[in-house]
Amino acid sequence: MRFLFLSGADKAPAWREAMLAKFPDASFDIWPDEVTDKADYDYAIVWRPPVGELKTFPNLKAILSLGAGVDGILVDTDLPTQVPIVRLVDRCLTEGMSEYVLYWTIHYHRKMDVYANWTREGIWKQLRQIDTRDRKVGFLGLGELGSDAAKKVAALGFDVAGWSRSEKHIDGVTSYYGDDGLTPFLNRSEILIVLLPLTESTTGIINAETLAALPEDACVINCARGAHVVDEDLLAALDSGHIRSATLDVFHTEPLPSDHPYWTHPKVVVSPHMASLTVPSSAADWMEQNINLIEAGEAPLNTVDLKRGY
Ligand code: NDP
Ligand code: OXD
Repeated sequence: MRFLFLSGADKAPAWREAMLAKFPDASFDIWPDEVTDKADYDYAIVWRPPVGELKTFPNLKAILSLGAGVDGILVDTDLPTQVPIVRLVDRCLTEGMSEYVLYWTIHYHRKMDVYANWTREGIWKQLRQIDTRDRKVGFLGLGELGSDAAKKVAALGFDVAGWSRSEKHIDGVTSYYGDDGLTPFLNRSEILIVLLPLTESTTGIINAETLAALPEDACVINCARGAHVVDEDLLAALDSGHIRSATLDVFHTEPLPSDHPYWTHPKVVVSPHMASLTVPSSAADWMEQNINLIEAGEAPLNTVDLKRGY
């Protein structure tokens, strides 16, 4: 078995070790330097591969994404047809995302953003504490990541809802779905968490109109993709005071350019696309499970639906 690794070379050693621990007889070649005969490769392990490259490998059995989001693969409109694309679903990735969401949800619920500013100004003042059961938290996206985080936030007593394409039945989480569900969902979301895939229909979903539909003083946590947000609209909503604060992990351009207004905005926290990072030793279990299915002639799990775009 032959693996092709198409991602940042810095990530390659950990992945090589993790994959060869699962498949000791396989070879693991890093693109482009170690690639020999392109017809020899069975599985491509990828993160944002160069457009047009994957189709030059004629015998791939699957494209295994190193990320949960596959927008960086689907930008390639010339992908090899009939080769399944497998999204990453992994315990560590899911738990890491839920930790990030819990951290910032509690931060905004307890108004730590306000207290942090007051620390710098030497202000000693207590704000009214809101009953956790009255705090309305909303998840845009209730998939692998959103549903785990929503359940964990709900377990702390928050009033949690989520919005997805299809209706969900998750204990403690009110389900809104479809186009009609979006505005009522936004109207009640005091802390909004974005965990949608980036597709044609979700690009720019955080815009002047949807931000205006959030309650006054709402906070936004975007841990999905930067292009979900119309930056000028978010900055305007923060400046007007309608939105209290935002934590942003993902951006239109990454790394975030040094002159971007987010870096210095007093109501914005920037994190460097680290809401949840893939841990190769754990994620290799998922790769192994899917490769074993394919080698046994069965369909892999969590393949991308090209029509839906996720
Ligand atoms: P899933 O595919 O499991 O879940 C996607 C969710 O979004 C589903 O609930 C889906 O609805 C919903 N959705 C998709 N399109 C629409 C739409 N048009 N209208 C309403 N709901 C929609 O993805 P994951 O939870 O695994 O990951 C979510 C995203 O998180 C990834 O795509 C990636 O961009 C981002 N991510 C960011 C990381 C970071 O470190 N910042 C790390 C990992 C992922 P339905 O259930 O009905 O299909
Ligand atoms: C992912 C990511 O999609 O890291 O997994 O953003």
